[in-house]
Amino acid sequence: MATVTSAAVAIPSFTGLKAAAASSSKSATVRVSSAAAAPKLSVKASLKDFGVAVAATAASAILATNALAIEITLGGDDGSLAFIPKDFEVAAGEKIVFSNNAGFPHNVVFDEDEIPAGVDASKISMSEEDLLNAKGETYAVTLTEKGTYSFYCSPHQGAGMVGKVTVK
Ligand SMILES: [Cu+2]
Repeated sequence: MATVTSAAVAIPSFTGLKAAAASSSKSATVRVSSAAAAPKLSVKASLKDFGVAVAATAASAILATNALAIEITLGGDDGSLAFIPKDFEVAAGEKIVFSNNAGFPHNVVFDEDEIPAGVDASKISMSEEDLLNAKGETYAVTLTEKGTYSFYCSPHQGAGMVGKVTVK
């Protein structure tokens, strides 16, 4: 795993890979356990190897296709105070990584009045006082409830730094 992290793979994608390995393992586990009484220890070991292989070979592929994570840029290179893109869709359970770029400090706060009923805004938001102060800092959140969520950056809400995500 150490070789993967040192190979210019950003932290969000690395955690995405872990999820990839985990979900692959899950389906593999089902197959193995339904096939026969394979010793549990050897199954675990082979799955671990499989995960490493996935991580080593598929890093760029996963990043390129955004199969398991979507990255939203905070602040445009042109100085715009915006989420880029500001309106997007994800699958339920897909990781959303907000990546600090320019014009910071920024944060990500979900509007409690504009999220699906039953979702606790405080559990998916950064706190109003919590700020991303350096380029490359990230905030990641995973939304599992389908629906439309509005969010904003509290320092720049007045300047129009707002966004919307639809979870399908
Ligand atoms: Cu901002």
